[in-house]
Amino acid sequence: MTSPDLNQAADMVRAAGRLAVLTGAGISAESGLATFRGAGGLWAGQRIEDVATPQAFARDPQQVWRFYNARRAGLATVRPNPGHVALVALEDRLGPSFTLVTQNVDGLHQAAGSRNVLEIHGSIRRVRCTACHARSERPTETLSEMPTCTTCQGLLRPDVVWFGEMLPLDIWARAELAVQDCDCFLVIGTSAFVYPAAGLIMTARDQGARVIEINLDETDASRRVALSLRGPSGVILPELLRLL
Ligand code: BV8
Ligand code: ZN
Repeated sequence: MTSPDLNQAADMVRAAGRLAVLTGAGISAESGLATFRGAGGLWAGQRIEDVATPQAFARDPQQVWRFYNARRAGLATVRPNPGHVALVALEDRLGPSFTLVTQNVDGLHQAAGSRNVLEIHGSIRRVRCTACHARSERPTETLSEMPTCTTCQGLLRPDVVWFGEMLPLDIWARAELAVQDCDCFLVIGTSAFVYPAAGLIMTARDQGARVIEINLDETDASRRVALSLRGPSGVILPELLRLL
């Protein structure tokens, strides 16, 4: 089933010399992972903004680790969906002129085979020591509620960017550059609510890129994009790829 919008989107992507993509929790929804605001922004009965902050971790690290251990446990059983796989095919086709920026911390893009993924909000598959700052990949093991560093016994934290924290500057700089340079910007499965990630949409539009939104619903960004494709990214992305 192809709509005139899908054909128009395919024309924009085909004509793009450089393509950038921003994904949010929506692209992982068809893999079975809950989104942040789909459930009214509640995670196990608490607002993400209340548990995903350094203050919450200082106040009650055990509660924050319970929240993250539950999400890590969810990762053990989920697989990438056709939306993630379609982005791998786009990267294969476009090579260095393709940049994938993700707000997601679930690692599903890499699990699908994406090679160059800019994780601007970090990853819940990685932990970081609050004392010696050593990072380690701990993808699917079950951590205790107060996991400690094997080197210095410091308290570990999830290696994600919490609200009120700076994004990893090198990764953010590469994301901004790619969006400033792109001819076409695909914005997939994000409510465009969290900054500075959502600001990339205006950056792309202001430099003259064609911005295409793929989302189930209308979002804060919808009125600012060139084209909105309404529907699940796991269906739309493979269809878009077939038209290229
Ligand atoms: C920063 C990691 C500079 C953790 C996340 C006051 C003080 C300080 C800062 C602020 C402030 N007020 C505002 C801010 C900025 C703040 C912010 O934006 N707050 C929000 C609440 C307004 N941002 C920050 O703090 C950032 N840092 O600004 O640093 C600074 C530093 C110090 C002091 C001042 C400034 C850091 C933000 C990063 C937060 N970390 N994640 C974790 O995941 O545990 S954000 C979190 O939300 C996730 O990364 C998530 O990806 C992200 C955004 O959500 P979405 O991905 O968009 O998901 P959502 O559920 O919202 O939407 C899903 C969409 O998919 C929906 O539209 C739905 O319709 C659609 N969908 C569903 N199914 C499908 C689908 N679409 C297609 N197909 C489907 N099948
Ligand atoms: Zn340590």
